[in-house]
Amino acid sequence: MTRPGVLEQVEVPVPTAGPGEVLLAVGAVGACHSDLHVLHAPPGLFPTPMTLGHEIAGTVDSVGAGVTGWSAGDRAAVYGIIGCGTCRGCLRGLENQCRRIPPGGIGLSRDGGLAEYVAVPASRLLHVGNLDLTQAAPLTDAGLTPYHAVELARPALRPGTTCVVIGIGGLGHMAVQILAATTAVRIVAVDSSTAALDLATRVGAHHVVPAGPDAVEKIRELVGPAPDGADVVIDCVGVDPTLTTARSVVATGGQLLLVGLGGGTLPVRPVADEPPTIPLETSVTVPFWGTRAELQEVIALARAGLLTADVQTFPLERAPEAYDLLRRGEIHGRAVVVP
Ligand code: FEH
Ligand code: ZN
Ligand code: ZN
Repeated sequence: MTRPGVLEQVEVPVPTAGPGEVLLAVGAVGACHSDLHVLHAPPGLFPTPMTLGHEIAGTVDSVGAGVTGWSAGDRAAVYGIIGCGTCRGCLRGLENQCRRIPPGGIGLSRDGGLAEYVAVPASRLLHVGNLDLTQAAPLTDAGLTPYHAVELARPALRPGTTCVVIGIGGLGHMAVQILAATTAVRIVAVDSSTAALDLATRVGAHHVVPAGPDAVEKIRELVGPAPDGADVVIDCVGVDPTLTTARSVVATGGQLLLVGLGGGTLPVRPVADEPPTIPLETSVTVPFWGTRAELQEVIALARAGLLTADVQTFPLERAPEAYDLLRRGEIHGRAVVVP
């Protein structure tokens, strides 16, 4: 991001690892929708020029002064958030609740991974063993974000309950796998694309429903009529139509997790002269990314063969094309840039 709104490839010096830092040769970096939010954010919110890319895995090239536990050749995933370390969120170990504005992070407040090399604090690294780096990179965001959402909803995800996942894209297809691997819930996947619904079935969804005017009816055939319904709904898109579907199928006492940052509106009118827009006792959560501890668990799932990203790779020079396809909704699974 050479200046607000401008994404272009430029030559920059290879960074050096400062004290407490590690220089990674980037193996893979995911192209995330949020990079588009960062790119088009109000000028001044994020520093420019800045290399984007906050979903990174690579091989240690060299380490800075004071770094222990890492050596050249080690393979690592990067926890992208850099919390301030002193606010109430950070003090509780919840760096995804850091009060710092803008959020501190790799590819957010300092150069990220859309490059051959990136320097990161050693504290951001987690070992990935012999995991393919194009698999390890998506774990750090497309895997971690839905994993954190499932963790927040876990008390409600009891055996035999139903979880609806809306939007089987980069995060949604990982959400389905995480639910299949760590719960005994019935998984219903919703998407407008047949290819995405086929992917959902391949990775563990029990039922698939095409998004559209009769999606609510189709889902209700599975979860029963109001005021019963789905116990948990994870919306990985977050636009008005998907939020409408989500609130129209969630059960009384159910849980809505708004993971997608699509800019949609969720009207909350539980009771009034008008029909309610959301059932009573519904919990609504807006999860953000996840914690380092959770990333460790996501990596363990992947190394156990229980979490595999459906990856479409691009060389660095075609990164702008990957973001254009992402913007047009033409990426199924996760786009990953391999410098
Ligand atoms: C990253 C940076 C800024 C906003 C949102 C995000 C999400 O992609 C993190 O999962
Ligand atoms: Zn992201
Ligand atoms: Zn903080």
